[in-house]
Order: sequence, then C-alpha cells, then structure tokens
Amino acid sequence: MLEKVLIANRGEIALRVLRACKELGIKTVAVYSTADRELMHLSLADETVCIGPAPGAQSYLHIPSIIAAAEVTGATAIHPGYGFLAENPDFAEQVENSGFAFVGPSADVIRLMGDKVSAKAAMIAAGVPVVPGSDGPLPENDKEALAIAREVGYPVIIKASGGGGGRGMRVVHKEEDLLRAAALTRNEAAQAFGNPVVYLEKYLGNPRHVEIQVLADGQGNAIHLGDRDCSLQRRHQKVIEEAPAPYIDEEARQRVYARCVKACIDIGYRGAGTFEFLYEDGNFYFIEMNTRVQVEHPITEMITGVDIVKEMLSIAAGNKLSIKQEDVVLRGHSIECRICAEDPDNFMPSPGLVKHFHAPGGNGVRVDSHLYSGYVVPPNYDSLIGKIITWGATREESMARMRNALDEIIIDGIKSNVALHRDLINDKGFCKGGVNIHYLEKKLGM
Ligand code: MV4
Repeated sequence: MLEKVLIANRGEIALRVLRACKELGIKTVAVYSTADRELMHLSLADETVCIGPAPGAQSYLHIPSIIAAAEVTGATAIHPGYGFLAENPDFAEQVENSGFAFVGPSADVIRLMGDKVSAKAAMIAAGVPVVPGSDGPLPENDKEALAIAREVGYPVIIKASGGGGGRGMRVVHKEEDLLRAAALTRNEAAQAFGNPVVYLEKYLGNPRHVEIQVLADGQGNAIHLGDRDCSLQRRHQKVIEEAPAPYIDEEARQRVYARCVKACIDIGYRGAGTFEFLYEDGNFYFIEMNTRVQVEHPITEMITGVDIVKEMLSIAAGNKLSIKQEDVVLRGHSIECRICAEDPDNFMPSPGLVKHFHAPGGNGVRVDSHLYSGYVVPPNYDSLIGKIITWGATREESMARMRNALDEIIIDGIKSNVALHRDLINDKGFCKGGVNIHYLEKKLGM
C-alpha cells in the first residue's frame, strides 16, 4: 500500500480522502491555504503544510507549492480530490516526474479526455454510443460545416473541444445562424481555453444526465459500479443526485455498461472514472468523461458497498482491482443532497460563521461534511459545505430517510440551500422520478 499521501484539496473531499487513508494505515499530509487554518481534517492529519494565501491560484492551484509540500514531508503519493488540479494533465505529469504516485489516470489519458474531440473519437473507437455530429473538429470550410449540420439536422449544438461542464457551448436552431455561431464559439474558445477547435452535435431537447462509474487498474482489469442520475441541476451545478437512475431501459443500460468497461481497457484507464451520458428516448449518448473522483461518488458507494476512494488509493499503489464485476451487486437506492452555503433568494455564495451545526443521522443516513459549530466558511472557494446521502431498500425508502434527514439538519449563522432541498424532496415531479436536465430551472422560473 502507499506509505504517505498528500491530499491536494480542502473541505469535505479532503476529509473524505483522509478517512480512507487512515482506514488503510496510510500516513497523511494535509495542505491548506491561509484562509483554511480551521479546516476540520487538519487536526486529523499526520502532518500539515501551509501552501500559500487564500486565492486558489496561489495555493490549491499552484503546482510548485504542492510538489514542494510533498517533497519536504516525504509523501509518496498525491490525491487531487475533485476540482482544482484534479484534471490538469500537466499537474499529473509533474507529480509523476517528481517521483510521486498520482492517484488517478496517466497524464496522457487525462489529456485525451480533457480534449473533448479526442475523447469522443476514443469512445467511437471503443463502440461507446455518442451524440451524432461532426465526429471530429467542425471543418473551417463553410460548405463542409453547413453540410454536416444539414446531415445531422437542426437544432445542433456547437461545443468547444477545450470546454466541458457546460462551458463554451452554443445552440443553433437554423442554418442561417450556423456559421456566425461557429465563429463566435471558436473566438470564445480561443480566449477561454487557448484552443479554438469546436465540434458539432445534434442538440437533444429534453435529455436526462445519466453517468456511469468505473474503476480500472491499468493492468487490463476494469469494472463498472452502475449509474447515477444527475439531472436535477441549476446552471450546470448539480443539486441532487441518485443511484441507480430511475426508469432506464435495462437492455440499453447493460449494453452501455459493457462498452464503458471495454473503453477503459482500450484507453488504458487507471483509477476511478465517470462516463457522462445524455439519456433520451431509451438511448445513451456519451458527452464527456471525468477522470477524477466525483462529488456524488457516495451514492454509488451506498448501493455497491465499494469504497471508491480506498480503491483509488490501492490502484495507485500498483495493486490490481480488489473486486471483480461478478462481486458487484447493486442493492437498493441512494440519494445525495448537496448542501451549499448560498443565499436561497439569489444563489449567491453566503460565507461566514456557522454558529451551530447539527448533523442528521439514523439508519441509512451518511453525512460527508467538514462543518462543525464555530467553523467559518471562507469566501474564497466553492460554496459546497457538505452532502447528505441516504440509502434505502427502495427509492421511496431512501427518499423518506432524506426527508427526515433534512428535517433534522441544523445550520445556524449562514444562509444555505437546505430549504430548497426540503422543497425538492417533496416535489411531485421529483418524487415520481426521471425528470430531465431542465426540470429544476423551469421549476425555479428561470
Ligand atoms: C448537450 C445538450 C444537448 N444536446 N449536448 C452541458 C454540460 C456539458 N457536459 C454538456 N451539456 C449539454 N450537452 C447535446 N448534444 C445539453 C447539455 C446540457 C446539460 C447536460 C447535462 C446536464 C445539464 C445540462 C444543462 C444544460 C445543457
């Protein structure tokens, strides 16, 4: 097993990774910015290193500071968590070139998936279903671009190859708008991502966001851990996720699982990964792959019993997968509510002193949070302050437990989205299940 892991992150995921390390007998190094001296996991780590001032660019995103912290503490591996440097191929490369294990895939695979055109090409080659489109960069030649869009059929969507997660996209409803939209998106992409390449897809009007969790050891073994529905979102920020995704065609599901596993082996994937799909009319369409642990990984842990973070650490130590596909049994249903420090009226971040925090509990309730009474949420980072995760034998039972958990939770002193969750868990459409990606924004009147 790994000897000493540096956790290159903060907040709830830093605590989550620290817990997994402690279970495995791995020593831990927690790094923190000057805004984060009060973080919960610092007092639980074997060593701590201040890596710089509050702004992310000077601390959690500053590669030399993190590598230096690993060097001075004698860490043998670095876990990036999610966000920050987790999907930065240059970081993964520098970590490995400095002699540390990177807890994640190779820099080459991160780079391959970070470029959405090359990611899609790799999926097509592996037989993963993708959204029909340009299957490569949209040609700069006007006639060729117009021909592809006409063949695909309007509406289409133009996406930046360097984008992802909802950044750098433009929907085009009619032919006369195509070339202008392509030029605009290229310009914006060159500015934002330093890469003007765009590609084109059929625009799906009412899809659901369904993703598939995988684990691979980079030694020829890969498994899937089922799917999650993350359709309940606002401005590309997920609000509630559940596993498994309700009302999915079982044949299509098993087919796409097998293709994701094959794709992992074909691309030499190592670590935990997520294949993101749009799901519409019984069909899966690949859009992106995430090469990191995800915020919503606990719901998959709840229905599989697999500890994804422990498995990531074991894989990074060079071990083969500890579980085979036949050992993975999907059992029951799990829901996650993301708790954010934000103003319920305008969704603006609402940092400050948490005067009192009480975590919910009971059968099938898990709380992943770094919050405690007296903690001050700093204004510098993402507003996620914790996650409530429930499990039940049925979707209804997991929902009933979430309803209780939301009744029990107390967060005094700062504004939060708890009231929104209390509303959503009783929402008629959500209770029925299977809502699409536009449901929440429509409900909120956006
Ligand atoms: C799409 C789409 C419809 N058609 N692609 C947004 C995030 C990025 N990962 C992909 N996104 C979308 N791609 C085609 N061909 C609609 C979205 C989309 C979306 C996808 C998943 C979750 C939430 C979303 C919200 C708005 C748009």
